[in-house]
Amino acid sequence: MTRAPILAAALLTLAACSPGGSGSGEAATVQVAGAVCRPTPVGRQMTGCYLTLTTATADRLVSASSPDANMVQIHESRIESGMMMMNELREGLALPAGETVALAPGGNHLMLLGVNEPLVAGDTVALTLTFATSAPVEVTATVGQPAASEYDHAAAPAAH
Ligand SMILES: [Cu+2]
Repeated sequence: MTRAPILAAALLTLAACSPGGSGSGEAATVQVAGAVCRPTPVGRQMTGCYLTLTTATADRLVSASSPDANMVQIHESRIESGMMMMNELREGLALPAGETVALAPGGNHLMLLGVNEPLVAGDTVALTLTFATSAPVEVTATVGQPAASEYDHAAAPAAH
């Protein structure tokens, strides 16, 4: 009988792989990268911030806040009657498992409203992102022009 030892070895391998599910023992967190906020336009107290979110398990970005602004909203941009319109995503933004979701110029973004002091290139903005399931994530965004994106061919200056 040679079958039993082989079966035992297979079970051992399974057991070794199972703790932690995905192989990491850490609690699920959303990875945030490339956080950039545009400088505030002269005389205005609002601006957009962009970043990418990656999560191993499906989640939802439900809100954001910053000590540097009265309010942070999650916005989508879309073309209506030939004009770029922005809407608040009151339900937040779905984050599919295993995908990288980009908040990028011309698309979704975080809108800082009531910015306390004018933001100029080189400043930083503290952002706290709150998710439906994962722990909140604090990131420091750099103030500058966001990198060109697939949404933004026409409006991308060579400034970055
Ligand atoms: Cu907006």
